[in-house]
Amino acid sequence: MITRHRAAAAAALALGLTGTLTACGDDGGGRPELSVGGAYIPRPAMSDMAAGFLTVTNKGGGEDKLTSITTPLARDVTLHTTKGTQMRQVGSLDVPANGELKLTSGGDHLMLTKLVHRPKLGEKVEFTLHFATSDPIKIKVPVEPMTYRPKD
Ligand SMILES: [Cu+2]
Repeated sequence: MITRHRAAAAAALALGLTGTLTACGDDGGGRPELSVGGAYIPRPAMSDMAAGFLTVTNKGGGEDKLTSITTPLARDVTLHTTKGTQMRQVGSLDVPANGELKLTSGGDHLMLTKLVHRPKLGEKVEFTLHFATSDPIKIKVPVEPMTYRPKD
């Protein structure tokens, strides 16, 4: 029984190690260099839920992952991907090396729930973005009209 137990533990350890290596982006030894832009919150119709959009740009040669967002506006923020009309909650979103993670209306997005209040137009909401590798980034996110669409 001991051998069996050890084998299982070793397997679990191997899985854990694989995950760690992937998260570190072992592809050339580059480090992520992140900046955040184009963030906005469309003013929600009600005070129970809001969406958030932004772009994380990575000028570095190492990948990263957006793992969570915290904000005083909402007690809960989740990351969602969209496939067709289906929305799915995910644990993290990839920020590719020398690339970007774009959260857009109709695409991947943030869902803010348990809002503290219904955000007003022109209000700036503080977001702190947390990443697998990079230090957290704090930004101020403007509240825009519900129909707002950013220019490309
Ligand atoms: Cu969603």
